[in-house]
Amino acid sequence: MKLTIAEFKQDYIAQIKSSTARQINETTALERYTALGEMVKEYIGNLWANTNSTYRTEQVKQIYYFSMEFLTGKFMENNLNYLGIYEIVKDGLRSLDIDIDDILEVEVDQGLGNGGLGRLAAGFLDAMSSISIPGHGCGIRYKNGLFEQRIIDGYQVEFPDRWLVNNNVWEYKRNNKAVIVKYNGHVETHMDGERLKFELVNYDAVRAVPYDTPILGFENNTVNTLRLWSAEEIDDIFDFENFSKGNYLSAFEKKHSVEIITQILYPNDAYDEGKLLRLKQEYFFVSAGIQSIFNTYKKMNVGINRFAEFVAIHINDTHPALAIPELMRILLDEEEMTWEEAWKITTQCISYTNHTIMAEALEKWPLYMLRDLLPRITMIIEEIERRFTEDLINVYHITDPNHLSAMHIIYDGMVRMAHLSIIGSHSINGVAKLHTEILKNKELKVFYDIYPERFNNKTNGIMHRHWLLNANPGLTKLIGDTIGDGFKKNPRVLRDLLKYRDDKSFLDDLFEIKHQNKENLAKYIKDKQGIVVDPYAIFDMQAKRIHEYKRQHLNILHVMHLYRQLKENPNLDIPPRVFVFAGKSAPSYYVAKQIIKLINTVGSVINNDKSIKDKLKVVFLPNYGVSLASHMIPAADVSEQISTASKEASGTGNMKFMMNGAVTLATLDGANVEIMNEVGESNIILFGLKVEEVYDYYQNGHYNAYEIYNNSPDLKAVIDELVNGYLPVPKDEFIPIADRLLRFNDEFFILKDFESYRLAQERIAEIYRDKYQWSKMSLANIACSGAFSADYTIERYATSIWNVQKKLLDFKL
Ligand code: 26V
Repeated sequence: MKLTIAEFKQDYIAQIKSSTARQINETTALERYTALGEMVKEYIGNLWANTNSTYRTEQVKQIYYFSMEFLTGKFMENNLNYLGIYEIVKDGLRSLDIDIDDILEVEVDQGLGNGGLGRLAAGFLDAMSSISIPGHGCGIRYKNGLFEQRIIDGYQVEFPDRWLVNNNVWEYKRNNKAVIVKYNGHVETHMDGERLKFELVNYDAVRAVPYDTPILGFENNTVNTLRLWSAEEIDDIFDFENFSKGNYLSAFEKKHSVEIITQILYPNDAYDEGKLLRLKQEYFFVSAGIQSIFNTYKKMNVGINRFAEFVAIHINDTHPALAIPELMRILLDEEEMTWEEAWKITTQCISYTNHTIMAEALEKWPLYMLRDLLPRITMIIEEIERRFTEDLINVYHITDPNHLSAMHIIYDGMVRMAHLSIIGSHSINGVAKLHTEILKNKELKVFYDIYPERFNNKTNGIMHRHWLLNANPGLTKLIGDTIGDGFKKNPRVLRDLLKYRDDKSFLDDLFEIKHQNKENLAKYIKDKQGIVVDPYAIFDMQAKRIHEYKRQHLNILHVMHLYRQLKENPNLDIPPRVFVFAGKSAPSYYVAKQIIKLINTVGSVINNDKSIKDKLKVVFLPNYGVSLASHMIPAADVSEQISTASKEASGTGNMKFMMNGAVTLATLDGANVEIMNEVGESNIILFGLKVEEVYDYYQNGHYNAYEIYNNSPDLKAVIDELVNGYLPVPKDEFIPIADRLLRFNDEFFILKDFESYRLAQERIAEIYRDKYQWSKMSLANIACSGAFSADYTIERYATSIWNVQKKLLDFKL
C-alpha cells in the first residue's frame, strides 16, 4: 500500500490519542503496540471487505481448512511486511523516538498448536492468501494455548499460557454469526409424508461464537479469514432462579461447563487419551464451522445441489473427521436430500491429510461415548459403516473376516476416525513422499487396494518469508543484494545462488552473517541461561517436541561420549561444539520428561567442567515456540533430524534449518529424503537404519539391544553412566530411560544407530575445519531450500485436491 512517513505519523498520533487518551511519550510499549495494531487492522479491513465481497459476488469456489490447531505465532511484523509498509512504519516510529523492535517484542505468540501439525496449518493459511487462493481456516479459539514450559531443577514444569490477558488486537468477535451446537439428547423419528425424519430432542445447546482474524497475502490485496470458535452459554447468562435462591456457585455451573469446551488446547501431540472433553471440542468446531459454511454458501444463491462445486473442506488429520457425518446430517435432515445425493456431495467436498503412522496417535472413540454425546451423528456413522461393509462384500468381493475387520470403521466397540476419514473423502494424502509410500504399501494398504485413486502425496512446506524475512534479515539482505528480491514470491529463484559457490567473497559474507547470528544467540543464551558459549564453535541444534521416536536421547548419549573422550584426553583436537536443545514434552509423557532432565543434568556437568576448556557446551532453551525458533534457527550450523526411519511423517523444522544454511544430520526419514534429493548427497550428512531395515527388525523380531550393548564398549560406558551414580542425581533417576533402551529392547533403535551417528558427527567435525567447504555446503542448502515453500505445497493442494482457482484481486489502498 501507499503510505508516507508523514501520513503514518499523523495517523499514529491520532490513534494513540483515541485508544489510550494519553500523550505519546507517556504510553507503555503495550499501548503503542495495540495502537499500531488497531491502525494496521484498519488498513487491512479495506482489503478484507473487498476480498469477501468479491468471493461472494463472483461466486468463486472456496476451500475451508479445518484444523484443531493453528500455530500462528506473531502477526505484526508479518502484516507490516505484507502490506509493504514495514520500513515506513519503522522510520515513522523512530522519528517519534520509538524503536519498532520494542513494539514487536511485546506481542505474545498465538500458540494454539502443539508442533508441526499446527504450524503447518498456519503456514497453509499464509500461503493460500499469498498465492491468491480463496481459502480460510476453521478452528478453536482456546483461552489457553500450549502450556509455557519452564525448567526448574532440570525438570520441565508447565504453566498456563494465558495469551489473551492483554487482549488480541487482530481478532473480531462476530456475535451476529454465532450458531448453536447440540450435544446429548436422543433421536426421535417420524414420517413426514414419504420421508422418514430424524429429530434430536432434549439436547444440550451450546452457543458457538466466531472470532475472525484476517490472513493477509504477500503484496497481493488478498485477505482471507481464520475463523476460530469460542463456546458460550446459550444466552451467556447464569441460572437466575438458582441465583435468587442463594445458590451462587451452582448458578454458574452450567456456564462453566459450557465454557470449558474451549478453555484449553490438549498438549499431547502423539498420544490419544480418548477424553470426552476432546471429543466435545472436535464436534464443537466442526459443527459450528460447517453450519457457518452453509450460511455463507446460501448468500451466493446457487442452490444446494451445487454445493460441492463451490465448497471444498479439508480435514487436517482426523481431529475434524466428524465433518463427514455432520455434513451428511445437514444435507439429510435439514436439506432433505437422499442418502445417495448427500453422500456424493460429502465425499466430493471432503479431503483428508494423514500426519502420522504412530499407532498411539490414531484416534479411536468408544462407541458408547460417541452415542451418548452425539446420538444422531453416531447413527449416521453406523449407516456409513453398514453401506461400506456392503460394498466391501458386493463390489470388492472381500469376504475374509480378518480382512473385513481390518477395514471396519467400528470395531471392538471403538470408532476408528482414520477409517471414517478415508471412506468419507475423495483424497487422502501423506505429507512427504516416503510417508505416502508407507501409507500406501503398509499402514493403509487395505484401503489403497480398493481406492488407489484417492491416495496422493503432498510434501509439507514452510513459510519461507517468515523464516527468511522476519527471522533472518541479514541473510535476506545478502540474498536480495545478490540475486534480487524475486525469491520472496518465487522461492525457487534461490537456486540462482548456486552460481556463487566458488565466489570466496560471497562465501565470506555468508559466513559472516551466520557468525553474527551466532553472536546474537550466544548473547541470548548468556542473558537467559547464564551459559557462556563460543560463537566460533559449531552450533548443533535439535529443536522439536521431545519424543522417543525423535531420539533426543541418541543425541545426548553421543554428547556424553564426546565428554568422556575429552576427559580422557583434554588436548583432543576437536572443533569446539555447542549442542542446543529445545522442545516441550507432553505433560503426561514420563520418559520424555526424563530425557529433558537428562539433557539438563549432562549440561550442568559439562558446562561447569573447566578441564575441557570450553570445547563442549550443552544448552537447553526453555519454551520452544515460533518466537524462540526464529531466534535459534538462523544461528544453526547443524540441524539434527535423527528420528527412527519411518516414524517422522515429514518434519518441517528440517526445512527451516536448511533454508537458514544449516547442514542436516539426518536419517532417511520423512522429508529428509527429499531434502537429500534437492541438495545432493554431498551436502547432507546421512546415517542410520533405513525404513526397510526397521520394518524387517519389527517383523522378524531379531533385534537384540543387549547384544549391541555388550559388544560396544563406548556405548556401554555411556549407558552405564545413566545408572551407576556417575551423574549428580539419585541413582534411580534415569532407570526408566535405561530400561527402555535395554530391558524393553530399544523400540527406536538408539543402540543400533549409535555407531553410525557417532561417525556422522565425526565427519561433521572434519568438514567444519575447512571454512570454505562448510560455507559451500551451507550455501547449497539455502539455494536448494526454495522447493520447500508452503506456497508450492498449496499450489499442489489447490490444483490436484481442492480444484480451486486463484482469484487475483485488484484494489488500491
Ligand atoms: C494426535 C493427537 C492425538 C490425540 C491427542 C492430541 C493429538 C494431537 C495431535 C495429533 C497428531 C499428531 C500428528 C502430528 O503432529 N504429526 C506431525 O505432522 C507434521 C506436519 O505434517 C509432520 O511434519 C510431522 O512429521 C508429524 O509428526
